[in-house]
Amino acid sequence: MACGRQTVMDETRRRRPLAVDSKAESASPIGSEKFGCITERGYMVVPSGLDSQCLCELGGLLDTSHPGERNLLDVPVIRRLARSRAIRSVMEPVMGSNCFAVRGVLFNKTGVANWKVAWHQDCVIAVAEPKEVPGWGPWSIKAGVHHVRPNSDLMSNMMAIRIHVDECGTDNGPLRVLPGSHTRGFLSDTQIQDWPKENAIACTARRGDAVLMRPLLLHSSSAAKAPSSRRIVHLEFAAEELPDGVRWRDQV
Ligand SMILES: O=C(O)CCC(=O)C(=O)O
Repeated sequence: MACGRQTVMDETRRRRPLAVDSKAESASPIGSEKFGCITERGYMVVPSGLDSQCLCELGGLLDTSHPGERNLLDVPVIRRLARSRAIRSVMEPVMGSNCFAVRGVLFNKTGVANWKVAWHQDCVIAVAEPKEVPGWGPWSIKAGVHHVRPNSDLMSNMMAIRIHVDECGTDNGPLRVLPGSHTRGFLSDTQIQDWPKENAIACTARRGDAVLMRPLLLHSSSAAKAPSSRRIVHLEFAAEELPDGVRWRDQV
């Protein structure tokens, strides 16, 4: 997962109230047909349910020139976003009403930070402190937070929602995904390299759309051909406690 410096907003902007709850639409965009699609294909582009005012407010908090930030759930407005009716009404039909956000990252591509990402799966979770769990590892520290690769069942049950604060067209380095590649657990480097790429889908999105994605879905993105701000608030959700006394770093 590519990411940049640590500070995207000053403290005043971080604490500014966001109209996200009062303005959210309540109807879920996920019907049973779409749910089936997520199960089979591992991703889906849906309206986030955030209206223009919420998007403007959210956009006002996120620096357009900043390439990224980890630990986004430390930011109060992002925590409120994760709990908002709009986001819950997308996540609950897929993850169940007990689901919670466990990690947040801002991804952006700009003229000065126009990065690309090779095909990969998201294989790690952020935890409060390291503890030995049979079969888990390796451990790492990213932006001061302990991360670990758990068992693949745990990763398979998780779901990310990528909220597009800006429009993202084909020239703006959209996420590319390989439908169905989330169903085989952790893939080796050779399996990733050999996976046929001709059916790759570019997840272009309008401002306010959300891409739902299983973390184990193979994904990549190229550098933007015509870079302009492409801010995405990426939130990962889980619905289970961790074993052997390990605790999620965030549970929002
Ligand atoms: O936003 C992107 O283009 C790539 C994101 C990514 O690599 C990730 O979610 O792991």
